Order: sequence, then structure tokens, then C-alpha cells
Amino acid sequence: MTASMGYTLAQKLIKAHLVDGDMSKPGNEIGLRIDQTLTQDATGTMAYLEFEAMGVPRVKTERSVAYIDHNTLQTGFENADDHRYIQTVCKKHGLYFSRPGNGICHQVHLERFGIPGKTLIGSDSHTPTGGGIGMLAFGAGGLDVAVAMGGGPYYISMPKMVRVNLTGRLQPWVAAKDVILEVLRRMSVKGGVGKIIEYGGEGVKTLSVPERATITNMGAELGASTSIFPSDEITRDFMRAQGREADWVAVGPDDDAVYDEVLDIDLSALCPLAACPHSPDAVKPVEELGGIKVDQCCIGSCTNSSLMDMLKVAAILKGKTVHPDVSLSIAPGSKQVYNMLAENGALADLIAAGARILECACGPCIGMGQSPNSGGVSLRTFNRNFEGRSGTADAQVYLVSPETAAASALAGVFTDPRSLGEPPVITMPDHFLINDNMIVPPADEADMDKVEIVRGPNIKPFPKTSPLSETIDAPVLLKVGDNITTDHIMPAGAKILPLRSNIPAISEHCFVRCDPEFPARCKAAGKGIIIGGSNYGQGSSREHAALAPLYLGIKAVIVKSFARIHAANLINAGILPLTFENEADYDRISLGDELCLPNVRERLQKGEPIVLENKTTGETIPLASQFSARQVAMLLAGGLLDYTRESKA
Ligand code: MIC
Ligand code: SF4
Repeated sequence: MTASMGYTLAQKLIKAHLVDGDMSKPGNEIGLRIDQTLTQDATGTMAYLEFEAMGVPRVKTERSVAYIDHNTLQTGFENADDHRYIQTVCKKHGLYFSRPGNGICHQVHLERFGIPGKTLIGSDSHTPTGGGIGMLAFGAGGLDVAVAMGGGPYYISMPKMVRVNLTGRLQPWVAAKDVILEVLRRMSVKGGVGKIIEYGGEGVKTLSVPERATITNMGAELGASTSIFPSDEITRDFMRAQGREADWVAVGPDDDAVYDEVLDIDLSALCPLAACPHSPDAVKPVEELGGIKVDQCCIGSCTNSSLMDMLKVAAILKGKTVHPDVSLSIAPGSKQVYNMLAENGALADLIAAGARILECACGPCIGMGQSPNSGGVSLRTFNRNFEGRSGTADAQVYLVSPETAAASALAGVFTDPRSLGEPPVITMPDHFLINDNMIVPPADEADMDKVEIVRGPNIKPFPKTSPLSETIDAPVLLKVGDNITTDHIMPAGAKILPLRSNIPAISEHCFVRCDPEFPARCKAAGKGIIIGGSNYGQGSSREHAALAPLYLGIKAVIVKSFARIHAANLINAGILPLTFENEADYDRISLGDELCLPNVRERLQKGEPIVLENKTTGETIPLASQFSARQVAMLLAGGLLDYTRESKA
């Protein structure tokens, strides 16, 4: 980037928040000042335990919000205890608390707190939803969020810039979901790694804020660092309708901004699409799937639960009945959406049609109920269809727009909504219903000492870490293939999520979907190494996918390539994330092989290449390891918590 070149929008916002590093070259490590943070409850308990361990009395961000939206099924004391813990931490340490019942973090944050041009990190991979109003918003591990709450920078590799140039206008019945599915079809679930996806072009003006947010939300499935739209008059209208026009600013790229890649999408040429089992990039036109029998439809999630989405669905269902063989569940994204649906009568239309109305929370998206029948075909407006995530191992989950889901729920078979005739005309309201009574503000600074933090018995401390040893000698305890998701590593769902604040207990479920013996094998061995393929750790930001392996004695993960957030979480946990210099070497290692990383500590310290000795075969395998000085220091110390403690001492 030379002085004469203009900046992309993301580069501008990075420049305005840069506190460390040199942003001129993609791949360089940069540190950003973070204006806002968010957490949800499934990752939040751990993030606040980490924040407490840092000893910062009050958050130093402009705004930090804790949401309760994931673990809302309370089949035992665990989730409710975690909610109480988070609520009391918020009160004491200066955070806003969004109570259970107030909605999904990303939807509520967009409505009530997001500000164009600001930086946001959240302990949830779909935090880029905020990019829909021009925020620079990243999903991150809980520890990174804890550090940001304490006023520390958020570190990422400087991403490459991709421009998605939108032209034309969506045809009737074609939705924002179809736009992001088209991007996924073209770029794949690893196509966005190391990149920021910036939307621009004439077509942007035809998309409302909720539509833009659907697109940036699901950019997470590209593996992208984040996605962003400019903030323009449409953003202003949205914020005015939310009673927050004063927070609005225009942000956009320079006219002569230079991008590393450009993708052209003619909105007018798109048709309804679906991501087929079991990957968000297995995209096909709905037309081609017509006739497949459908067992379940679920409408909601942080991708598609806005008022506009719900109103469209209500209009499609009005006066009709859900097909007898289909179970249709609907979860509005926030209390605001729910309340408005109730007031304008649309909720009555949904109920009358036979929809099963759920509370405004993540619900089925994270396997908190509504698991499909055996082998069932489930059409969901969500963002992830990883195998088993729904809670039914052999379910066939497709990701579709609300329009396609509603049309199919009525017909009982996969249905292209264009077959429904004239589309309903839905307009954005001039005023959203504003009632923030479910957001609890923190105690005044003077009173914070009086607040007592309430801890339930399921809340266990952060697992023990230790500084990196001179040499790692350990067996291969697991070998997995490509595109391993964090749902494989640390499954979610109603039974396991309540253990998110109890690492010893949740570790019993680590990788069991791939290999039920893995936790027991780790315990017997005491230490070990995991071998994986490409895009290892895609999906969720859950740091439990690093903390459970840490607890089980995993010292290094050696793969063809990593997903961004997971690699960062491994470093934060003090586990070495290493990649093969030559991908073909993956085939030279088998389960049970005895491996050695000789002098790995010294080599890391000196920036020398790390090699792997396979003691079982006698072969030596070169590894690639590009760590920044900060990452090396973290790994040597035993992870981010130890590193932070050491740097403070
Ligand atoms: C998800 O969609 O997988 C989650 C649940 O929201 C996760 C966070 C988590 O695992 O708690 C995410 O996307 O980061
Ligand atoms: Fe919740 Fe699903 Fe969104 Fe994750 S993807 S935040 S589980 S709604």
C-alpha cells in the first residue's frame, strides 16, 4: 500500500484503531483498539472467569454487553447458575446485561448498541453481523474478549481485502440469504481465510440493514476475518428507526481503494439457493431440489430472525396450515421483533398456521431442542449445517432463506418460493418498538464493591497451564481429515452446553463424534498430539475446543491448515498450532505413532524452523511455523493468561 493509493473501508477502520504493528502487508500481526465487546452465555462464563483472573476492576471499553441467548434450556441448575454468575459479574465490572428473553446477541446488538465505524469483538463467530451497519466486527475467543475488556488490543493477522461488487437488484422471492449462499458457492468454506469481505457497488443501495446483516453474519462460514458493508443513508434510516440516529456516521471506502480480489455478483441473476448436507458451501439451486420430502423447517437464528424476515414468513403462512408431515418452528431474533409481531398481528398468523413458536434465542441452531427425527430432512434459515449439529446424527440439514423454508413448510416438499406467485410487500418500519427494559445497566462505580459475584457449583476454574517444555515427546492420539469443525472437537447441544463452565466435565465429550475413545486415550497417555487436514477448527469461536484438549494433555496440533479463530484459541491456551511444510507429509503419520518436536522451545525462541521426528517410522518432517514475537511469548509462557500475568509482573 503506498501513500497514493486509497484505502478500503476495512483498512480505514483498521488504520483508525491501529495501536500495534504495521498494516501495510497482509499477514503482518496488528493490534487493534476495541471499542465494544459482546459475549453470549455459552462462551461468556469462561470469558468472565478469565476477565476476573486478570484483576481489572471495571471494563475499559466504550461499551461491553453480555447476552444470554444460547443456554436457555434449563434442564438442571447449571445454565441458570451461569446466567446468575454473568449477571453479577456485569453489575460489578461495568457491563450491560441482556437478560434471557431479550434475544440473540447479534440481533440485539445490531438493533440497540452497534455503531458504524466502531470496532467490536465478540466471543461468538457471528459477531461480523455488525458489519451490516459498517462496524469492524470480529469473532474471537473468550480470552481475547477478556483482554479487550481490560483495555488490551485485539491481535489479528492483517487480512487481504476482497471486494464483492454488487450490481442489479434481487428478483421477487430471492433473498439476502441467497446472496451469501452464492458467495459461499463461489468461495467455499475456506475461501475467506485471511481476508475481509467488503461489499460495494450499486447493488448495495437495494439492500436493507437486516439483509446486509444476514450477509455479513454468514461471512463467518467463508472463514473470513470479517465482512462489512458501508454505512449510508439506508443505515441512517435504520438507526433513526431504532431511535439512535445520533450514533450514525457515514463510512465507506475511498474511491481509489485497491483490493486484492474482486468478485462480481449480479443480484438480478440470483435464484433461491440451498446449502446441502453437511456444509454451508454445498450450494445448489432450490429448483434442483424440488420434490425432496421435508420433515422439519426451522426459522430464526442470528442469520435470519429480523422483523422483516418474520413478517415475510407470516405473510406466506397467513390463512394456511403447515403441512401435516412437517414440524415448523419459529424463533424471532429479539424481544423487539417478537413484541412487534405480537402488536401487529403477524404472530397470530404464525400461530394460526400451526408454527411452533419458540423463545427468542439460538434454540435449535445450537441443538437446544428441536432435533429432527431420525434421518429427517430439516430446512433451516440458520448458518451452519455441520453433521450432527442439530442433535440428530443422521439428519439431513439444508440452509435456506425464510421464504424457501416457509414455502416448503406449507408444501411438505422442497419448494422454490417463486412458485407462490406475487410476493408479499413488506416495508421497513419508520419506528421500531423501543423498550430496553431487559437490559440491566451496571452498578455505579461507587457501588461496585458492594456487588457480590454468585458462583454455582458447576463453575470450575480455568484448566492448569504450564510453560512450553524444551522438547515435546508425545504420541498421536487422534488423526482426522479436512474441514474438522469446532462442533466435531467440542460438540454443543442441550446435553453438553451446560458444561461450558466446567472444563473437566466437558472434556469427556471432546471429539467423541469422531472417536468415542479419544478422551479416555488422552487420560491414559497423559499427553499427546492431534494430526488434522485442511481448514482445521472451522466454525464456532468456542475456546472450549482448545481448553478441553489442553485439559486432556494435548501439546500440539499439526495440520494442513487452520481456521483463524481456532488457531488463535490454541495459542491462547498454550497449545502449539503447527502446519506441515508439505501437505503430503500428513500421510506419513498414523494414529499411535510416537512423535517428537526436538528443542521446540529453543527453536521457537530463536525463530528457527521446527521439525517433527516420527520416532515410529524414523522419518523427519519439516513443519511451517510463522509466529509473531507476541505469539511466541504466549506459547513459551503457557498461553495468554500466563503471558498477561508475566507481562504485568
Ligand atoms: C455457534 O454458532 O456455533 C455458536 C454456538 O454460536 C458459537 C459459539 C459457541 O460455541 O458458544 C460460535 O459461533 O462462535
Ligand atoms: Fe446462536 Fe446459531 Fe447464531 Fe451461533 S449461529 S449465535 S448458535 S443463532
